[in-house]
Amino acid sequence: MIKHEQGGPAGLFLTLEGPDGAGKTTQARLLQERLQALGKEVLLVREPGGTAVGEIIRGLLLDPRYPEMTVACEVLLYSAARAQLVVEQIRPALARGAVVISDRYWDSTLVYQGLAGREDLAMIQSINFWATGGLAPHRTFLLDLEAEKGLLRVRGAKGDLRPAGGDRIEQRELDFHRRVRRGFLELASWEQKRICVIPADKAAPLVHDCIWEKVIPLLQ
Ligand code: T5A
Repeated sequence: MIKHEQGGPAGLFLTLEGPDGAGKTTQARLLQERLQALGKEVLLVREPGGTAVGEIIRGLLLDPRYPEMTVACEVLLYSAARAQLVVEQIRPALARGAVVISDRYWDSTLVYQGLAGREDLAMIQSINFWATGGLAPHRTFLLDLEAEKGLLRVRGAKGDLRPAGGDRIEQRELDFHRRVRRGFLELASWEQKRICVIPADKAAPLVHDCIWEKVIPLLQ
């Protein structure tokens, strides 16, 4: 088992994870506002992205013109963006004593490319350890939501309310997202101390209250 360094020297490193549409971005912003209201310095970053290099990698990863991209290629690109983010943004902020909130981190690669994408999990762990210098979050909030509901939220936000499922492609997509949800829950069962499962099927302020309750003791 790889030994991770937790959170860096001084600050607090929090990550939000979960299936597409679980509400990570919404919760990251609410948490940022709440912490800032207490006078904390907060760095909010998203993955993939968060740096000039990382945003270019993000564009490549999410570009529908490259359906031939292999899962191994995805692992390397997500990890490359993460390596840049850790050195350029996360470590300096932690060294200043800031709270860092990352909208996704290495658990997403373990789940999307590993447990759901069926790439070699041990290899993904090693690559991520190397890419980040072993920097683990102090706490991870896993927003748990049924795949169908998450996809419907995202499609609703884009003005397309067709339910997930139906034709072959949509069905395959749904199967993948169901594996993602199960994968995150499996990961949480392996790392119960770090990963808190937060039920995300309720109004955003209520989800925030659940997260906040678990953040307070970390601020002492
Ligand atoms: N990926 C990423 C990998 O495969 N491997 C990796 O290593 C990494 C890092 C990123 C994609 O890359 C994959 C995962 C992703 O597929 P993205 O566009 O950044 O792409 O996608 P997500 O991170 O999944 O972001 P989403 O925007 O899809 O979902 P969020 O952030 O979970 O949800 P949010 O907050 O944007 O909300 C979505 C909609 O739901 C509403 C919001 O208002 C919004 O309209 N909403 C709620 N509605 C009802 N109740 C609530 N509680 C709600 N909370 C939010």
